[in-house]
Amino acid sequence: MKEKQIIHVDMDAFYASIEQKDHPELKNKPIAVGGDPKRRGVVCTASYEARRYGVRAAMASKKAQMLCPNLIFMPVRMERYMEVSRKILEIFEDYAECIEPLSIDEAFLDVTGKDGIKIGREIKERIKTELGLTASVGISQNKYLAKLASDYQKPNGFTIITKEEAEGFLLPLPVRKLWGVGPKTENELRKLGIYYIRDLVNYDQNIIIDRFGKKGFELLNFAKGKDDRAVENKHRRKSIGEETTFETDIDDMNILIQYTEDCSKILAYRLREKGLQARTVTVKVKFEDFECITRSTTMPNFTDIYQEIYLSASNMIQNKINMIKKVRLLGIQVSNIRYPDEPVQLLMDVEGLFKGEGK
Ligand code: TTP
Ligand code: CA
Repeated sequence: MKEKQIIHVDMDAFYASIEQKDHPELKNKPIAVGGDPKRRGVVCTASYEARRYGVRAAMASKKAQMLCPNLIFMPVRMERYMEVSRKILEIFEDYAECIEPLSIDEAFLDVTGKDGIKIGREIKERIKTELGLTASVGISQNKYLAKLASDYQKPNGFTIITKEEAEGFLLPLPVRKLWGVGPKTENELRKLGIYYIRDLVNYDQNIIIDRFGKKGFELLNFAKGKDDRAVENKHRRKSIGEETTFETDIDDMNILIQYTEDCSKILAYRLREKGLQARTVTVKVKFEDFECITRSTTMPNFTDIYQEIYLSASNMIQNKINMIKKVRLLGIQVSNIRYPDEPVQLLMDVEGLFKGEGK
């Protein structure tokens, strides 16, 4: 079987970093996002500057303020964080077809068959330049190791765990780093004298399976760096697009129309490949002087047929955009996408996001 390439991206101090980005005066300051200490609020997350004082997520704001008297509290702006989350997913879309968001600020990407390291670096760089935020990126051959890797050098980390390195990486780690081990399981393992992954690997496996059942089996696999869970493609993209910056600016309508036709074919193929259909076609034109124009048409029906996409797009180029200047970039995008199982939009279940044990 071909070796998988999995990337795990986890944003650093997500809500707090967004607040620092949006309010530059908060940069490098200890801040907490959450409820006011006067109103018995709770900390959702804290900037790394605040963590140095021991401020943590889920801590009473009052306690946080005691630990760090200069702590600045910012209210939660969920809408804003969701907006950033969507933008991050749009970056991921440029690199992976198979994306599994785990929460508002982390996701797995299956990039098997591609250059995972290059992709990981590009994603990290784009999150920095386009959104002004830092992410920690982990790359390995399965989900568990990729997540472990992203956590390893947090914040702003970039860690690759190769097949050869996996064992050396795992053995010295405390058992709480195993997927699914929260305080309760950690305690039970301790009773058996198991503190580190090394202890678990060396323990009598039958006893572990007797005691923990199916979970014990899973723990032993994780402890050996084995994890065959697939990245579940849960992300529903809202658009698919193709665009090109031409080598030389173009003023020949035939070339633009030809490019439009080629793009329409590619987009129809990409829709059909995933069993999707779209209703809206958008054309983006950037002229030689960098002026940028977009036009959209919503068709009467959902389609995955290239001629229909092409007809809409070429109609907009010929009749709805004044082509008096040379064209530097042309892009065609389809949106308003219908999924085969008639999607309910993937709403972020904010409460459900943090229930995973052993993070
Ligand atoms: P995390 O990824 O757990 O934490 P983080 O991004 O703030 O910090 P880091 O990953 O660098 O350790 O959670 C993502 C966001 O989810 C976090 O910014 C705020 C929110 N959150 C809560 O609202 N309550 C919580 O108890 C936790 C853990 C997170
Ligand atoms: Ca995070």
